[in-house]
Amino acid sequence: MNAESTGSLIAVLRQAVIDGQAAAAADATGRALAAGVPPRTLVDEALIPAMDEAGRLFECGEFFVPELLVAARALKASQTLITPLLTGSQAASAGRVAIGTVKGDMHDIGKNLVVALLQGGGFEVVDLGADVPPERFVAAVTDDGADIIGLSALLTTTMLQMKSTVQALEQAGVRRSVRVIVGGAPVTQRFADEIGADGFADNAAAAVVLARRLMDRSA
Ligand code: B1M
Repeated sequence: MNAESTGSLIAVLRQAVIDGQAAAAADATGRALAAGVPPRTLVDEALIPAMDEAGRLFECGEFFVPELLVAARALKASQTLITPLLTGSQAASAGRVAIGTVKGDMHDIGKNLVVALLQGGGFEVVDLGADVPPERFVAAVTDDGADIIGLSALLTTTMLQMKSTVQALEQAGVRRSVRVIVGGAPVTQRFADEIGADGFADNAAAAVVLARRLMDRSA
């Protein structure tokens, strides 16, 4: 496959997601993978830019929530094919991470990418889904034995739930036995420091590096 056709498959996938065409997105993904395009390239050059563009169109009033929903559905049709290829299998677990999008927040696309790369990096992942209340994160430590709690938030309103979750861990007396990492578009290192999290990552690959560093430190 030459560079031009690789580029055009990536462009077709990106546009199919923006247009909310799930079948076309799955088809372009399958063809690109069959042509040898690395799955991470499809994520970095098609899926993430497509959602950024959908967000831009939403901001300038050209897209409304239904358009965002169909774009997200098309992205998931592609992600379903890509995720198993990002997920490796390693004999020894690098640690157990319980991760979810915080209470009140339904955005799970970025969180799902973090899950896939953590699994690919050898972590056992308990995926708590979206709209996860603080008490469920506490239970992930007391009942599921999580070494790390991962919190994702995409809304400036729901990122405050990260603080509530850290406080819930403190109140349950388990804060010292677990590391808390946070991420999502509105989250910053400064915010992570303010709420007493152990680390912040601004993308899925950085989350894996951070989780490894925190596991090394606690060993
Ligand atoms: Co919504 N939404 N949305 N949305 N949405 C945003 C976030 C927004 C910025 C759009 C905009 O105005 N430009 C805006 C938030 C504004 C703000 O708070 N300041 C917004 C809004 C307002 C809303 C609603 C309130 C709209 C409404 O109803 N009026 C509503 C809220 C619903 C709710 O959650 N309660 C809403 C709804 C939705 C949909 C359901 C339609 C859909 C989500 C579908 C789904 O996820 N299943 C949706 C979408 C798709 C978006 C945008 C367009 C795309 C988000 C995305 O998936 N990005 C978004 C605009 C944008 O971000 N450009 C927008 C791609 C993804 C790969 O990136 O999630 O950032 P991201 O994840 C990255 C990093 O952040 C990081 O790694 C990931 C991969 O590199 N990361 C972590 C994420 N979590 C991490 C955790 C970590 C570490 C790293 O450690 C634990």
